[in-house]
Amino acid sequence: MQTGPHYNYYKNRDLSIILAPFSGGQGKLGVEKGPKYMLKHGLKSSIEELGWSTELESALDEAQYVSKLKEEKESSTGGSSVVTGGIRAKRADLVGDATELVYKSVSKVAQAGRFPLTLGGDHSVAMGTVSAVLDKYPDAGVLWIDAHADINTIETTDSGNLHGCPVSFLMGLNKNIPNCPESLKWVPGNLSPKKIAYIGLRDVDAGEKKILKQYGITAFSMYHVDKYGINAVVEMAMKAVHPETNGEGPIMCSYDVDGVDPLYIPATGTPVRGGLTLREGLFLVERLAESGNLVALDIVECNPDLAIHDIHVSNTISAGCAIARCALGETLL
Ligand SMILES: [Mn+2]
Repeated sequence: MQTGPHYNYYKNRDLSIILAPFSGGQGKLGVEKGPKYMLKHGLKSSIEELGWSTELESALDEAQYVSKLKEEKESSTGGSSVVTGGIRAKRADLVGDATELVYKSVSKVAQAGRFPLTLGGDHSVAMGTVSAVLDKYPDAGVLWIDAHADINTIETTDSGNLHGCPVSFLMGLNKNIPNCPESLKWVPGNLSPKKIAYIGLRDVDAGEKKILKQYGITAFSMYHVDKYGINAVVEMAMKAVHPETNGEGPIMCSYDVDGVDPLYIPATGTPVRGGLTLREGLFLVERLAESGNLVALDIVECNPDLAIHDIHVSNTISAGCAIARCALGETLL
């Protein structure tokens, strides 16, 4: 039987919303507007209503970033080349700079004992968030909620979009690849393959499948969600990252909203049908909140510009905000 939430890792209920309006990890403009839209939807006050004292922390300035992106696009020698010395890493300089800024912001927040809630931006920002959380909680496990594994290396990626590569950087898999961009060398790369578990996968590249197998990484695809049910999957994921303590220990959740089916969250850059239902997507974080083990959360890849009509925007943004509230203790009863 459940004993109810004990919130051992966030009992102080001090939180910072870290704004990471960044789109350089992929090619579609608009995802940098995610944080602004979620704030406009009332995210801060709804978190405060749950009993959290909440501050805003700006990891990078949206306007400054967008103008940098334009400059970089216009410059023929910019860092946007697809292939450099046999590797693919688009906008590596931008991604390196932005993710390091995110790292610094999340570090400041986490080291001060506050709960970091980071709003993306594309999923490349997780290079910063996860690295910072591991500094504070070296034994933290990461639950990566996503349709994609985001574990391509700069050798295996077809697109060169770095939002498909953050996990390979977090694990240090690019370190020995010649011509790895200098700008990304700040990533410590100390995430153990034993300390991550995926939930929601359904679009995994052949090269990624190999990496998952090679390192024995725990991954629950939609097949497993259908087979076992979402509660069993969350519990198995928690136990996988904390095997010695039967699932007890600090857990960070990096939540790509494309883990949820595009029927519910349509305005995202790489939607894949056959995903989590909205309830499964919310239950997942309700369950983490109930465990009391959650120490940090990212919500990434909300792109209001990709909505075909206004209902897509409100569905996407309200679901993104609901994920945050459920992770922070909102319950149905
Ligand atoms: Mn992702």
